[in-house]
This record gives sequence, C-alpha cells and structure tokens, in this order.
Amino acid sequence: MDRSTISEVLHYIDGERVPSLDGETLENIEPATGKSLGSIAAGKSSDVDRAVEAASRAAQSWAESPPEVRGYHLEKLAQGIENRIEDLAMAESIDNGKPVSVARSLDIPRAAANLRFFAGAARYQHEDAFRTRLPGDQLWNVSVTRPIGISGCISPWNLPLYLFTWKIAPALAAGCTVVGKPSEVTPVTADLLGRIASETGFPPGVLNIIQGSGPDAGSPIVEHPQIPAISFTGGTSTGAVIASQAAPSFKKTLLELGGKNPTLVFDDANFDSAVEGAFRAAFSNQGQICLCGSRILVHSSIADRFTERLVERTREMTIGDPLENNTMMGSLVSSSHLEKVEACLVAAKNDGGEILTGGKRIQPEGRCKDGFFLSPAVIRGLDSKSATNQDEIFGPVASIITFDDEEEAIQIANGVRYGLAASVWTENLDRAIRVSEKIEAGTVWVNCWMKRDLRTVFGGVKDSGLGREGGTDSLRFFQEPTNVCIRFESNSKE
Ligand code: TXE
Repeated sequence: MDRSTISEVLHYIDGERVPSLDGETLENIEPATGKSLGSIAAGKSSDVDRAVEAASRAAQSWAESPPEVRGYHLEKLAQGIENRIEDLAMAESIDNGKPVSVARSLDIPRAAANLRFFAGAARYQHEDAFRTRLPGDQLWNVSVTRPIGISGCISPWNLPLYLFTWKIAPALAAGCTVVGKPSEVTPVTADLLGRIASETGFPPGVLNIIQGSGPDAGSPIVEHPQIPAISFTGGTSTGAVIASQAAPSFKKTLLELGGKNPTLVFDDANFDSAVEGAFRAAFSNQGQICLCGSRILVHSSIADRFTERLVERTREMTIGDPLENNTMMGSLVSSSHLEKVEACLVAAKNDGGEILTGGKRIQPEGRCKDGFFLSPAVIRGLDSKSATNQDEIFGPVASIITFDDEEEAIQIANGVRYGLAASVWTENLDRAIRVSEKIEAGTVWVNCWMKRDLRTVFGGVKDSGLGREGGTDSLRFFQEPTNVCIRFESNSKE
C-alpha cells in the first residue's frame, strides 16, 4: 500500500475530500513506530456546518428514494471496500496498531458486511398495519415510518472502519443523510471510505465524514440544531457528556459504551475450550474491544490448573510488528493509552494483585522499537471489588477471580457498574440457561465468544449504554413512526 495515500487525512463533504476551512490539522501517529503518519484535517464547527448544509441539500431526494436504490448504493460501497481489502487492512493496521491479519480477517470484511446487511434490511423492512373493528367504526391503523433526518454517527478507535460503518449503514439504509466522525486516533480508513464513496458514485451530500477531536468536531455534531439523532460508540464518560449535550434539545441518542465483561468458567466446562475461549476474549485486538472478557471467573476446584494453562497460552502470543503476518498481538493504539494501561497495572500490584505474566513494555527489533507495545498480563489474587476488577482498562490485562458456587459467580459477574457482555463455559445446559438469564448484560455467549449475527440485538445495560443496535433495532433508531388511523364505511351507501 502506498503510504502517501494516507499521509493527508481530509474531510469528505458533499462528495469531495476537503481540508478544514481554517486549514488547521492534527498529527497522526503510527502506534507501532511512534512516528508521524501525516496530518489529519482538524474539524471545527464551521466544517460541521458545511457538512450539515450538504446533508440537508441531499436529504429529501435520499429520503424519497426507493429502499432498493439506497440498497444499491450501499452495496456498491461494500463492493468498493471488498475490491480494496488488502489496502484497507494495511491502512487499518498501520493506523491502529492491530495485526494486519486481524484487520484483513475481521475489521474490513465486517465493514463490507455491515453495508450489505443494511442494504438488505432496507429492502425487506415492513410497516405494521392493524385492522381495527370498533362499534360503529371500521378502521385501518397503519404505522408509517420516515427517516428521522440528518444523523450524527460518532465512532471510536478500536475497530475503526468496522464500527464507523456499523453506525452509518443503518442510518443511510433508513433514508437519513449522515454526518459521521471517526476517532481522531484512527481516522485513515474513514478517509479511504470517502474516496471509495466518490469512486462508486455515492450521491454527494448523503454521506459526509468530519475528521477531528471530540470537543472540536464531535461536540458541534452533537449540538447541531439540524441533527435530531446521535449514534455513539465510545467510552462511558464520553457517553455521559454526549447525553448531557443532547438532552436539552431532546435528541434521540444511542450510546454503546464501555464494559467490564466476565468470562464464567464452571468446573463442568470443556477445559481446553474454556482456556482458549477465555484467552481469546481477554486478548483479542490487544484487549481493546468493549466486549473483551477482562474478568475471568473460575470455579475454585479448577482455578489453579486453569490459571496455569491460561498463563502458558498467553505466553505463546507472538507480539511484534503488526504488519508481519504471523504477529498475534500488535501495539496499543497510542502512547497515552499505553500509559493508562500501565497505571492500571501499578494499581493492581499496589492492591496486592499477583501479575503472573506480562504487563511489560516490549521493544521489537527494527522499525517498531519505539512503538507502544505491552505484553499481555494475567493477574490473580485481587478482590472482586478492587479497581482492577471494577474499572474498564481496555488493554491486554485479564484478572482471575475464583468462586465456589453458581450464586457467587453471578453475584461477582453482576457486581460492576457495567453490563455489556459475558461468556459462560459449562457443559450443563440447565446451568448455561439458568446463569445466562441472571447475568446483567446485553449479550451472553455460551461456550463461545464474539460470535455475531447482525440480526440480533446488540447493546448494554447499566453504564454500558442506552439502546440497542443490530437488525431492525438499528433501522428503527434512525426512523420516526407515525400511526395513521383511517376510518371507512363498511357498507356501500349506493
Ligand atoms: O474514546 P472516546 P477514547 C473506552 C476505553 C477507552 C475510553 C476512552 O475505556 O480508554 O473509552 O477512549 C469522540 N462530543 N472505549 O478516548 O473519548 C471521539 O473523538 C462528541 C470503549 O477513544 O469515547 C471519538 O470519535 N464526540 C469503546 C469517539 O467520541 C466526542 C471503544 C470515542 O471517543 C466527544 C473505545 C464529545 N464531547 C474506547 N469526546 C467501546 N465501547 O467500544 C470524544 N468524542
């Protein structure tokens, strides 16, 4: 991939890639090397206004276009992504620090799948109608949905193109024009998506992409009077800020926030599957997925053997240059995030935790010697109420907590302010169902992790979010239904 194509990240407004009106830029740092990748247009409210004007001009024709036309454009965008999988995977890996193998197998294919899924959802979404019979009144009640309007879609840095398209696809499919903003930490693939939109003839003004920081570019989107809906994925504290900014104008908000997800391993689990499942849940994407299983709850009778095997498995990870195909763990996303995770490890030790492996900075040979690498850490011996077991660390850190019975496991699992996801490992079907029903989370996987069907509801409870994405839930978020009640004469007067 020619790195010059990602050295200048611009906005995508009204079908054109443009710099900020004030010409200001941010620097983009490559996490694996700590060196500059180039510049990012630093969006401000004036750029957001330009994007909203373009979205407003395109709004009526897009809203009135037949769903199959919207589906056609979304599928062309998906095809454009699929035609450039290797370039996009390289760009994502360079920008985020994740292994290129992960970007190639997960991030980029899922971005295309998001667009294709909602192209189909648009075509097959039905309206509800009810035949109402009242004394003296014969009625049809028809629920008619219309697009809510210009939609703000704000996404994070951990799965950049995957989550950006997960938000814009249903909005576009529902007939909304979009002002989207990726994270300033990983802006590159959204910029490449703008190029692909131009190449595939995506109607100008329907999709607009603003680059820049949260306060300078994100806030103006949240507060813009012509944007009635905000779909956000990111940190819980940022979600609270966005909710407070949106509240005064009663904007519709969908908030996908942080998690502190438990992996529950019972004594009757398939031992090897549970070790591998807990390992993947803890360390995939450098532990930088809101769904990661950062708390591993293990029945006391198998805890020592399980811990020993998990430590062995963790030490097998090849950590290094994310652009090498055999790399299993790349760098964290930024130096500040690396420092945040390291501070959490210091706190874990101060609280009496035993770090059984990892938690050390790694300096790979060659071009990555100054990158933001940290070896995956397994900790044990901390109370379930310690900061390590309560707060989202969002890095390659897993903490083992033991339990003696089902009730205790459920109590520990639910004993945090989050409620996003969990995985339960047991060969006992009754126990799997009993436990899954009692866990406070939006998603519970049984004997698996991160298996996704885009039709299913996705989202969190408590401090993990507000609302649900997935399938018709995503479409409905970007629509406003109106019930039309029609009275008619059932007997002809002729
Ligand atoms: O996310 P932020 P960050 C968690 C994780 C991480 C923490 C912060 O714990 O350490 O969140 O990460 C935009 N108005 N997750 O700083 O700040 C911002 O520009 C409008 C979990 O990356 O939430 C970016 O585009 N927008 C999460 C997006 O919000 C604002 C994945 C996310 O940024 C804004 C990533 C504002 N005031 C981090 N402030 C998950 N649930 O998957 C920021 N933004």
